[in-house]
Amino acid sequence: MVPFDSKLSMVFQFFKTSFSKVKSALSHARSLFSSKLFTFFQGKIDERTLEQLEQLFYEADFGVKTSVELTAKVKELHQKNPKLKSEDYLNAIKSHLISLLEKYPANLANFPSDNMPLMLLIVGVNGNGKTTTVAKLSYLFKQNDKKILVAAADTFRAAAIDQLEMWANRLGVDIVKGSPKSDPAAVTFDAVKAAIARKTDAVIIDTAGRLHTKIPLMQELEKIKRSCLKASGHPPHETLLVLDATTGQNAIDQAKQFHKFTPLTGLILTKLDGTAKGGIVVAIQRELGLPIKFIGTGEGIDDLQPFDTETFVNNLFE
Ligand SMILES: Nc1nc2c(ncn2[C@@H]2O[C@H](COP(=O)(O)OP(=O)(O)O)[C@@H](O)[C@H]2O)c(=O)[nH]1
Ligand SMILES: [Mg+2]
Repeated sequence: MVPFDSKLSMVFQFFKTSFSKVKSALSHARSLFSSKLFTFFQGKIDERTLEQLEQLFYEADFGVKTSVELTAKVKELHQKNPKLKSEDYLNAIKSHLISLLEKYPANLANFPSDNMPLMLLIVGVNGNGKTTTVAKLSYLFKQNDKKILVAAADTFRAAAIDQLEMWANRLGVDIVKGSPKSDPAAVTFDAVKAAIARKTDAVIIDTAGRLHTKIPLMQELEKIKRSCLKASGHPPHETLLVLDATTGQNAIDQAKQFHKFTPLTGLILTKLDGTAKGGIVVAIQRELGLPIKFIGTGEGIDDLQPFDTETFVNNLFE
């Protein structure tokens, strides 16, 4: 087990990953998967049981490609040395997963050096956790002495504006909002202008939930991006898609559609503390070729963790 240390805070500029938060969030995934895997390696390894092993990975949402690879790895190790212990196999699986995930660096874009805030655009379908994540991100930035402003560009429902405003007041961060049904691109423009004038370090833009299948709504996102460009001379530094980890393959389909319409820079995977199966973290990054930058570990304001590969993999198996 690799404890988190200063190396991780470097990887993530200033945000630190909490080992215990990730550990407790993954307790459900771990109890489903890790114990079965452990039992498997206590038994006999042959062609028939290897098929069961592949199925086990598949059921844990790792996806076909990774399930096949991990099984092949176990088979190869067994053929070389039939006397290996379960620990040896588990270590080999962990190393393989770590080497796969290390290809997707999780750090956020750097703070721009000129008079410009870091602009984070938060997108996704309804109920995935966008507004909560904007609040959690604001909290993280604040904890690290960064001045931030949030934009309530989900003008679709009055309740959505109220929800963000409640968080902003509670956290003591600036908010720019429009009236319900006003143009979200206009709210974004005003928010970015305000962030520049107030010299905030970052502006986080909350958007309405949109189905990846509705083209006009996807085009609206492009308009919001152009507002950032018009107001600051730069497009958003990050376009982050919020996905609900408990939806499995559906999350992957959503991400593909969003990415096709509006290029993403990364993903935020919420509700890992729910009934999510841990393998989805691996499948999503591989299928999309995009990094998961944060994971949601609960409903509390401090339940957003920068994604760290080793912390994740170690906690999936302990
Ligand atoms: N358990 C858990 N619930 C979460 C997490 N993130 C968000 N939620 C919950 O998901 C629900 C929808 O969140 P909301 O931010 O309103 O979603 P939005 O429609 O995408 O803005 C709320 O009840 C949140 O508390 C998480 O990481 N874990
Ligand atoms: Mg919302």
